[in-house]
Order: sequence, then C-alpha cells, then structure tokens
Amino acid sequence: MRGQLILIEGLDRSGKSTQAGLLTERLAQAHSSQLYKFPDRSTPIGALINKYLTDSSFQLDDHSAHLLFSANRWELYTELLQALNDGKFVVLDRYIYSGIAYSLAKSSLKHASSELGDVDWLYSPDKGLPKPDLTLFLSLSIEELGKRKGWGQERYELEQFQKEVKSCFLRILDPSKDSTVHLVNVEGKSIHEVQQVIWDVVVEAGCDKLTELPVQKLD
Ligand code: ADP
Ligand code: 2DT
Ligand code: MG
Repeated sequence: MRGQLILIEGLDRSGKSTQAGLLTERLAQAHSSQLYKFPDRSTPIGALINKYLTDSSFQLDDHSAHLLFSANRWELYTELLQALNDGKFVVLDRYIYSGIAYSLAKSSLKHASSELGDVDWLYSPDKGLPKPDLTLFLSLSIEELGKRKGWGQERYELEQFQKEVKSCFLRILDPSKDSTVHLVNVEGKSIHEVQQVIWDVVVEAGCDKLTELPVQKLD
C-alpha cells in the first residue's frame, strides 16, 4: 500500500500554499503526510531558480529556465517516490502544470514561433515523473487576485502575464480529458470554505486512503 500524490495548482496568490499546508495537516490526522513545494529553492538548481525569479538583472534563455524548473523536480524525484511507497501522503504546491503554463504564456507574449509554444516540447522533460493521483486547480478572477497581499516582488507577478498564464493553465488542465483533474472555484470563498471544498473533492476521489495502485508516471 502506498500514499497518494495530491497536487494543488493555481496562479500566484490564489491560495495554493495556504491550502497545501492545511491539506497536509488534515491528511496527517490519519496518515503520515509531507508537503513539497515547487520550485524547491533550497536545492542547487533551486538556488539558481531563486536568483532568476528575484533578480530581474539575471538573464536566462526562456528554454533554459523551463528546463531548470523541470530539473528541480527531478532533484526531488527519488525522495518523493520513496515517501509515497513508504505510505506517506504527499501534497504538492505547484508541479509540472505550472512549468508548462508559465512557459507557454511566454510564448504567447514574447516568442510567437519558438519551442515554448509547443506543449509536447514543454511537457517532455517531465515525462517519467510521478503523476499526481489528483490535481486541483484553484480558480478565481484576476480582479480578486489583484486585491490580495504580497504582489509585485518577483519576475512573473504582472497582471497581463497572470491573465495569459490563467488561460494557459485552463488550456492544459481539462477535467473532460483527465478525470484526475478538478477545477475548484475559489472566488469569494474564505480560506475555511476553500479548505472544505478541497477536502470534499479529496474524499470523493478516494485520495484520503492508502492505495494498492502503483504510482503512475507522466507519459
Ligand atoms: P499562493 O501560494 O497561491 O501564492 P497564498 O496561500 O500564499 O497563495 O495566499 C496569498 C495571500 O492570499 C495570503 O495573504 C493569504 O492569506 C491570502 N488568502 C489565501 N486564501 C484566501 C482566501 N480564500 N480568501 C482571502 N485571502 C486568501
Ligand atoms: P512560487 O511563487 O509558488 O514560489 O512560484 N514556475 C513554477 C515556473 O515558471 N515553472 C515551474 O515549473 C514552477 C514549478 C511560477 C514561483 C514562480 O515560479 C513559476 C511562479
Ligand atoms: Mg505560494
């Protein structure tokens, strides 16, 4: 029996870290659980990503940046897989869909004809990583996001870019094509209300229980 892999995705300030923390605590009432946040800025590659995100004078080709975010996930791959197989529930705060959506958004706004517009190319470095048993995308309007605290410090925190990222997320996360994907409308909901909606989806999907199914790979 193994633990389940649950991913929380969304735009900046949509409440991912708040909800990922609360979900990890809720799961810990019955199981061992662990939270992984991507990018993980504490690793060697994560340190480079942190510089890229926080220092606007630090230049990286957009393809290289894309590959670094993926490499950062591979840095944690063995540990994450081991945790699941040891029976731990793993909650992810961002993962591959952030990787694809942010790079895809750059292709719309900056490089119309580069590889960054090719979803298969964007997806390929993550192939082989564990596939989440459940993916929750926290959805709310750009207007409501703009009212939240803590904006404006990092590279991607610009309204026009966030709008583009939102449409890219909705392009790649399609519940009608992948039954493990759920869009959670958090517009106007309190932290507590969102927590309850998320928990209901987790229970409904059977992701609050250990499973015998092998960990799926992204393919
Ligand atoms: P993210 O990790 O997606 O960037 P956070 O969880 O850090 O988002 O939340 C961003 C800000 O919005 C924080 O100040 C947080 O307290 C606040 N926040 C989170 N969820 C809600 C909510 N449902 N309603 C209002 N404010 C929220
Ligand atoms: P946080 O604000 O959540 O620390 O995210 N990003 C993230 C990418 O461009 N590609 C990725 O693969 C991942 C995981 C989204 C920092 C920023 O990094 C972006 C926002
Ligand atoms: Mg966060």
